[in-house]
Amino acid sequence: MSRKLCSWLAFAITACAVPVSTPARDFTSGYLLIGHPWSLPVAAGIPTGVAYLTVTDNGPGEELLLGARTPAAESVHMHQTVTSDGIARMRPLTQLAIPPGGTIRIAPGGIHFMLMGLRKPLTVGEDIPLTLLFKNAGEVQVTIKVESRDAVPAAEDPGNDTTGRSTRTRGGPAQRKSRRRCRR
Ligand SMILES: [Cu+2]
Repeated sequence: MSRKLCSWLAFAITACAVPVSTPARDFTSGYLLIGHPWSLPVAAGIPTGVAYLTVTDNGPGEELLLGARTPAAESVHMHQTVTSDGIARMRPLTQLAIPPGGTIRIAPGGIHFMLMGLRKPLTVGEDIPLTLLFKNAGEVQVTIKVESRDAVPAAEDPGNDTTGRSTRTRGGPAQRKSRRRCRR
């Protein structure tokens, strides 16, 4: 076989081995199911982004999510948006408990990952590696897909999020502004 054909074949095999991305991907690691990790696009010059996903614990005991990291940002913080006195604020979380058989939803308007110190803009369609750190399971690697705001399912639209319902129904302009800042 010629060297040229060999290299072409190697390329073709490599190209075929690349998984075809789908709109929503789930990742399984042992008893943990990480559902649909996704993010929103961030323009150049904006230092923070967000990431959302769900974690299901199919194991026999409680699991604790301790944090995350990504090469796309200097650090990843867990935040919870809480509304008090009509103003939505972000509260840092050091850990998140997932009960056995339960699912936690890290979603717009509620708990979210903030990507602090983004190293570059995030563009629609882009895949970003994310490492989740669990107390018992250790590190779990997933991939975040940057989705357009239009592609966000109705259930995950910040305006429809159940955890943000009180903000949605009672919120004035100040709240909405605060939430918007939180998401970016
Ligand atoms: Cu935040």
